[in-house]
Amino acid sequence: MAAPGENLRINADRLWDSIMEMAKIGPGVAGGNNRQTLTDEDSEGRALFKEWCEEAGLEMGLDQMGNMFARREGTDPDALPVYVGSHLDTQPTGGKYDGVLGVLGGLELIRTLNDLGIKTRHPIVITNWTNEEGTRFAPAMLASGVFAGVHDLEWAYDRTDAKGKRFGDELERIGWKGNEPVGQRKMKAMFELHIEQGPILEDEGIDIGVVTHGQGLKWLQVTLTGKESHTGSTPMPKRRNAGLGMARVTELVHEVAMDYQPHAVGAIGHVEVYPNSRNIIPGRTVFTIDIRSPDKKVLDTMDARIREGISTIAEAMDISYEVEQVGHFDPVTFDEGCVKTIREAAERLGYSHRDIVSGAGHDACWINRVAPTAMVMCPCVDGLSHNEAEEISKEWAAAGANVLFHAVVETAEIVE
Ligand code: HGY
Ligand code: MN
Ligand code: MN
Repeated sequence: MAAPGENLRINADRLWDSIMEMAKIGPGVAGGNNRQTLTDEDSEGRALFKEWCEEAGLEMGLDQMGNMFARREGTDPDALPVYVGSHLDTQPTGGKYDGVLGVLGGLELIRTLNDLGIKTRHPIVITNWTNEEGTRFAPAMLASGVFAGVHDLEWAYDRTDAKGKRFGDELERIGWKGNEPVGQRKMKAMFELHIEQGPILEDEGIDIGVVTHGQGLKWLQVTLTGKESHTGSTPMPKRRNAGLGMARVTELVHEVAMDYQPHAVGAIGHVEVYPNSRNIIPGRTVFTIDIRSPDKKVLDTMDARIREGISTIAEAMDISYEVEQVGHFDPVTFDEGCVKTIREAAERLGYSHRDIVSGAGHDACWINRVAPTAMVMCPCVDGLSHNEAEEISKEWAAAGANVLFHAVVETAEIVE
């Protein structure tokens, strides 16, 4: 396939302006975003994306999980489309770029092709995957997981948020539930642009991350049940303190992850304490353990050690426990051909680049099961993400979008 000329570049200002426009929807309290999946803000962001896609002459498809597919025709309508995309939903205290850069980077490459009147043989489809974050409805990458055949549609519809609202009902309520069956679309390839969400690229002064692998992840939801009682009058030896149990499990998760440095990670981000009263010993705690490693054996060993540790802690404290796995994917190896296309695009465009393993999970990790897939990363300031202070430079955004543009257009084959 002929590679595009190195002077073919996207319009960095237009991309940046679109990102800032999208950031106005579902603003956070500290300059970032709170546009959680299936909220009214998510719906507003979807509507803006749809409007922009229609302005760019794209035809919008919508499947039963609310995944959006904006299609630019190729000269050969039977040729398998090249997909490009990410997600528009954010964390509750999220940044402006996590996910959004990948969706709007896809839109920008289409806008540039339109400006230049460039045709491709294969159609190109921009995708917004529903509920990548998994923060309101676990697990993460829910809709791309249904698309890849990892999760069943009805199981996904039955996922509930902290207020007991069902995913399927909320998708219906916001009016973004399509009729298209999920997962029937065939792809020539899928590319995702994403901020690194870690410090490596910035620390090394490198423009582009060529993502060769994604680390594996497990989310274990733990419920500890002790006994509510008075914090003042219950003698210490008689307490069955589920809050203390959670603290010990938190320490255990950290220690186990530290045993497998430098790559393994572990933390507890979601915590519910009942009844959460200042003068009642917690009778029940519900919390989610997030452990990750690029090495499947290490991930499974951490899982086993943590489960064993929970049982030891609970027995010693006379509290009962339940552990439910609510999220999981094994380490991912992206498609060598797509990875090479990205690496060569960075080279051709004169960007510094390095191979990198993704610390975060992405929709590309699931789509890699059903189509040749790879990712491009750009640096982010202090490697910070899942924080409203998440920041990137316009230059970094443009570099990532240019590499994405070249990789997608080369794969979609320019028609002279
Ligand atoms: O959890 C993750 O890695 C992703 O940000 N959803
Ligand atoms: Mn993301
Ligand atoms: Mn995220």
